[in-house]
Order: sequence, then structure tokens, then C-alpha cells
Amino acid sequence: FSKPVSIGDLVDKLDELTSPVPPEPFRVLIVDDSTSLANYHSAVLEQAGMDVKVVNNPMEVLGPLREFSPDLILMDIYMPECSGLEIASVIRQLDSFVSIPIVYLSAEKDLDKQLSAMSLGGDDFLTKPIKAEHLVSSVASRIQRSRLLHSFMVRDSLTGLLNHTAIKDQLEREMARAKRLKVPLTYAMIDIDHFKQVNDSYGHPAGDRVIKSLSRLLKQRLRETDVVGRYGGEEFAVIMSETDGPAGIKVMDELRDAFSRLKHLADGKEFSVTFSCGIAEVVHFGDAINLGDSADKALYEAKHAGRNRVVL
Ligand code: GH3
Ligand code: MG
Ligand code: MG
Ligand code: MG
Repeated sequence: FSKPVSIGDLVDKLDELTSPVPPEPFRVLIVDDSTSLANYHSAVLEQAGMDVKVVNNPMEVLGPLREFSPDLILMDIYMPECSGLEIASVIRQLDSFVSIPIVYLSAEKDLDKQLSAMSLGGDDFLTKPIKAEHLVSSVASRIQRSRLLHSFMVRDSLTGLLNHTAIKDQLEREMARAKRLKVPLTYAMIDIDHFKQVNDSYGHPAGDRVIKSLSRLLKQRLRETDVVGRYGGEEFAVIMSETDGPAGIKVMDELRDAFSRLKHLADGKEFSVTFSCGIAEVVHFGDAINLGDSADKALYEAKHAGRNRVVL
């Protein structure tokens, strides 16, 4: 190695390389009034391992857009009910879909018309008829780039955990899911104790290593279905689906104990660090409850009761 590499970075890299989670197949939504063409393009993309949904009536695009959550939309332009350009500009006005790639697939050969289509929220223009390999490679490369961009948008750069915005989005989604399925949900907020002192005594880079070691512990010990994020500087959030408060306490208290036992090293000096945790649960869905506020309150109590503890 030309540059010094920390054990932590190597562990992270190894985690990535040995991750048992296979990549999700690319999801493509085809909007085309021609059933036969749509089915042909769908077959081509499915042959390449992608998940495809077809919508023949553009007015019915919103449902599949929400439920299927495609990586990319392949959009016809001339359709009797409504033009693809109009649909694209509507989709672009929805917050959740501002960045979804929209690729026009049309017989339109006029360059000016193609350009004006792009200005209405399209990302690319492919002309029909199109060779199967060309369609597959155009769609795949767009999706790869957009997934990569998306992963940078939602990840915190120091720890690789979800960032503040992403964890809040995820909490809303998990709340909706828990309500729909009537299953409990637990939300935990973690705040490292006296972190200012850690920085003051051992330096900011040592503080950063403590943050990374906690994030690694959270990633290793929590379930695949738990959602972990870095909420702020030395604050973390965990969403545990299908878990009630008491079960959540057990999980978080084990983590608290494990973290407090870690030995950190700076300038040859050994030290340990603790965290406090506030937990909120939803079990009765009639109650209007703000999980963020409740967890915050519990965290405040944990701090005031002396830190290094978990409070529900
Ligand atoms: P408490 O037990 O009450 O939480 O005390 P505290 O010192 O942890 O609380 P406070 O919120 O006052 O201080 C948090 C400190 O965390 C302040 C800031 O300098 C430090 N911090 C925030 N983000 C980072 C970071 O990314 N890296 C490092 N090294 N320090 C950070
Ligand atoms: Mg058409
Ligand atoms: Mg704090
Ligand atoms: Mg703190």
C-alpha cells in the first residue's frame, strides 16, 4: 500500500466484497400504447435479467410508479390518451420522482422535436425500431449511473450509513408499512456521551475513528431488516421493524454494553467511550405518535439519569 490504510477501512471493504446480498435486478417501467411493441421491449429487457412492468394507458402510470418503484421509465411519445411528454412533465413535479431517469423511445426522427422532448424532463432519446442489444445497454448504463448517484445522495460519507434525510424518509415509509400490516415498530436514537471531551483529549481524527467504530458495530450486530443511519455528528438512528419497545431495549442495551467495552487508541493511550439511547415504540396505531420526538425525550432522560443507558 502506498498510503496507510486503517484496519477499519479494510474491514469495511471486506464487508462490501463478502456481502451476501445480491444486487437487486433493474426495474423498468414501460409506458407505450402499443401492446405488441411494449411486450417485445419488455421481453428483451427481461431476457437481460431486468424486472419490467408495462402500462398501456399513460393516464394509469402513477399507481405502478409508486408501487413498482422503477429505476427507469421507458416512455413512448405518441399515445392517444395523453402524450409521453405531458406525462414526463407531470412525473417531474412529484418530489419522489424528480431524479428518476426517463428515456423516450419513439419513432420520431426530427431532431428538433427530440430536443424539445428532452427539455421537458427526459434524459435520453432512443429511436424505434431499436436493436435489442442497444436497448439493453442504454437502459442498463443509465440505471447503473443513477443507482450510484442515488447511493451517494443517501449515504453519509464518513460511515457509509444512511444520512439524515434518508433515515427520515425511511422512517416515514416504515411507519406506513407498520400501520398497514399492524405490526409494531421501534425507533432508537443514540448519542455518544461526552463526545466533546473525546475530541478535546484525543483529537478530532480519534473522534472520527470512534464514530466509525460505532457505525461498524451497528452494521455488524443489527439485523438485515433494521435500518441504521447517522442522524448528525455523533448521533445515530435505528429503525427496527416488527419489534416492540421491550425487544428494542434488549437489542440496544446489548449494543450499549458492547460499545462501552471497546478499547480505542490514540497516541498510544487507551480509552473507552459510552453512548446513551432513547427509544420510542408504536404498538397501537390509533395513537398519533411522533416517534422522533418521543425518542428524543427518552434520550434526554437517559442523559440526565447519568448517561451510558437505554431509556424507553
Ligand atoms: P453529551 O453526553 O451531553 O451528548 O455530551 P457531548 O459532548 O457528546 O455533546 P455535544 O452535543 O455538546 O457535543 C457533541 C460534539 O461532537 C461536538 C462536536 O465537536 C463533536 N462532533 C460532531 N460531529 C463530529 C464528527 O464528525 N467528528 C468528530 N470528531 N466530532 C464531531
Ligand atoms: Mg405510440
Ligand atoms: Mg449530540
Ligand atoms: Mg453527545
